[in-house]
Amino acid sequence: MNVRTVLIANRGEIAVRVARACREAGLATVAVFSEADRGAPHALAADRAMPIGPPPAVESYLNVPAVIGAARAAGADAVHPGYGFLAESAAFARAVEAAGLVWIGPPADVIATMGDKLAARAAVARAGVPVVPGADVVVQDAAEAARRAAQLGYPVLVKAAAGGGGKGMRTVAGEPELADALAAARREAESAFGDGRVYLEKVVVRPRHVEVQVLGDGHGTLVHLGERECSVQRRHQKIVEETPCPALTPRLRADMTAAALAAARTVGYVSAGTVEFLLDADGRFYFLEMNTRIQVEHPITELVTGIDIVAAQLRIAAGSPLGFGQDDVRPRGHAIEARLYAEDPAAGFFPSAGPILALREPAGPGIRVDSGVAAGGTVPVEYDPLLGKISAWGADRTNALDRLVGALRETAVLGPTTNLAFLLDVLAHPAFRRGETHTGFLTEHFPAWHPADDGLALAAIVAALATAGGTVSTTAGGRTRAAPTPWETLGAWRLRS
Ligand code: MV4
Repeated sequence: MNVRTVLIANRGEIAVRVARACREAGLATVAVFSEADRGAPHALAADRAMPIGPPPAVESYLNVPAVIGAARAAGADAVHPGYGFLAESAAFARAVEAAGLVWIGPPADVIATMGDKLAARAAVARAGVPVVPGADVVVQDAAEAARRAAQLGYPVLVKAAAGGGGKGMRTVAGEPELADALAAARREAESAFGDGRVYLEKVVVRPRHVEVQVLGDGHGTLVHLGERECSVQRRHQKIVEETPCPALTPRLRADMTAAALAAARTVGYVSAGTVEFLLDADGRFYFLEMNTRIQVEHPITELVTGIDIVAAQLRIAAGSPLGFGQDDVRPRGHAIEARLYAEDPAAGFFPSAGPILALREPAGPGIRVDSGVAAGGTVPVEYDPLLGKISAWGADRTNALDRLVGALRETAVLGPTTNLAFLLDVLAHPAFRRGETHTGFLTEHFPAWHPADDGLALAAIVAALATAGGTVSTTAGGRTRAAPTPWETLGAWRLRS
């Protein structure tokens, strides 16, 4: 299939990332933008940009006819979905192909199989991949659920068959809670996915989240690019990821990557994908789900392998062979990513939308920045408030960590509240420095985080700046702080009365 022009059906940093890969491959690019994203960096990163509707995502980035209409109108011949929005919609993949366009992703049927947890568990279990013990049937009533839960042994998890990302999921400690948890999970799954089917799994206690990156082409080549440790999450949102996983022995890595390849091969996986596992304290791992898209955290894998995963997606979609095999994948060193969000970690991670008055991005040896915002722009309230990702490569974990901390100290955002100081505190935590992460890490170590510096005074200054045209004085200097404020890091941006 001849691909010349790619429509990027996304926004923010991933749309910028995909546009760069296209440009490098000699492909023309078409961005789409909602009314909230006029002039946004992702729209400027493409050769041309098409409006697709009002700010709410359902009317723009999730609007299949609008996105396909833009592709047609711009003469695009392929669609890259990025992550989120329509990336894991089998219906969208089918609509793209029905419009005569190349889908830059896995086959629609594979997306559908992996999107149904019961179907995914059945498929990978048949291929010999360990899955969490569970009752792999749709729960019909509370009495049946009680019988099955008793067989599994409490605690159990009620999970949505259509789920992912923790929606429609409930932990049940014992039978008295079961009926209510079932009803709640069903209700949540029905409203989130239009599919209320739920089933039961045994709870894996304090697991790590470890995932394996795979790449398959349409010619029978399937490779893995190693694993990523993504345990540092809050409300099912990752904030720090690293590779390699500090907890894996060579033996465990060999077993887990083999399992990932078996899972991908059994469904005929093509394109980039990620097989997620839970790893328990005893070194046992279980298939959790497969993400049939490029992932937010793909840069750390690119840093250690030197392989451009998005470029590979483009080649594979065009029908080319991957061009390398497993023996050519030789990871080197260590990489860690921190996600910079416009949100307030001291207020339940509440999103902080609004204008970005000033922005300083880090640079230096081993530093990679994937950002989707610019000074003078705004963070719309309608979308995920990810500003960008800062990743560091180092010869070893300590070197990567030191570089990442240095890069975050160089970073400054004036305008929205960000999680920058929180990220620095996470990276400085002794348990993190020892590599002792698990999915309860933030709940355990940061139950009620507050910035070490005077956040309220800073907020007042930022608010004043936004309304007073930049003539604000501050007496913020003098004290030592655990985390840098923009006044300390912005240098020439410092304001005087
Ligand atoms: C689990 C689990 C423990 N045991 N399943 C959370 C999101 C969804 N993708 C699956 N999730 C979990 N499933 C069993 N049987 C713990 C989690 C979980 C989790 C998983 C990965 C990363 C972060 C997490 C945070 C809380 C719970």
